[in-house]
Amino acid sequence: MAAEQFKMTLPASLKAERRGKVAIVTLARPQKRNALDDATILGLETFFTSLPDDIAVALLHGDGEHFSAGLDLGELQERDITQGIAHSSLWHRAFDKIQFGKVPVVCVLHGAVVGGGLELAAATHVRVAERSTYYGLPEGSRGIYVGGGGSVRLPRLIGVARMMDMMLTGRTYSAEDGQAMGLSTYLTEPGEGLAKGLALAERIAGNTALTNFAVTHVLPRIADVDPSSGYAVEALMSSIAQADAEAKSRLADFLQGRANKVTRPE
Ligand code: 1HE
Repeated sequence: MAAEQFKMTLPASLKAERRGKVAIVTLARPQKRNALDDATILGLETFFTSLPDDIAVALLHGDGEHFSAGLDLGELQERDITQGIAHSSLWHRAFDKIQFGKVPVVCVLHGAVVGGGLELAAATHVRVAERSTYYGLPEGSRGIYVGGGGSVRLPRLIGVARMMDMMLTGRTYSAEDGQAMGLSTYLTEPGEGLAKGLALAERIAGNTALTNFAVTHVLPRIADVDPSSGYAVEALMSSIAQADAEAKSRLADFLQGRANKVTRPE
């Protein structure tokens, strides 16, 4: 199906639309609980690599009762080791285009966020969870292993011990637990996640492109390197950011009383 507003060809399992500077992509296979087949993974890669330059933020969410049931188990045919590596690498490539793509990505979660669905959510930058959300890694009990970057991204969010527990014992976490652990950073009532996600996306779209690049591309790289390299990269990034003409104009706005003050949390 062509996403008319974007001039890109996506599979039927994905819908795309734009609202101003925000590109919205919807997992649209609710009859299979938004299970992620190869076509959907390739479609996500297409979406995140083909965004027009005037898009500033993307928002990912899912149709139906659940965000995603993870890997499409119906496609899990006999693969030899080499084919298995290629399949996992496909997910890595596609999700890398989300985490290190052109724009920050807000994700709105509800219902089951399990297996590869949780790996997909972990590749995004800001996660909003409705209270219906629950998280699990059923790979452990299915005799398989995460393959969509979960071993890399999830320990950074919740720690190795919690991920081990989820995989070894099949433990699931509620939306409230996920919020406390850092799987989401916003919690909403059911049905209110999309509005909250869109409001956050608009806010992010108001940042300079340079700031959004620094936060999504440079910050996680700094967090991965030794402190002395991190300080050097941070010094360079902060210097580049403050030299930008838009930064200078925003600082002048504040100093002359034209910019918003920082307010207390709601
Ligand atoms: C699926 C899948 C799927 C549902 N692949 N078809 N993921 C899992 O182990 C999770 C498996 N799914 C579930 O536990 C449940 O389906 C849910 C809790 C997500 C939703 O339950 P429910 O009662 O709303 O739906 P359902 O009746 O279980 O499923 C509806 C249909 O979706 C049904 O098909 P139908 O033709 O009989 O109607 C299900 O078979 C289908 N369906 N989930 C394929 N996952 C890169 S490595 C990542 C590794 C993993 O992600 S492993 C984790 C896989």
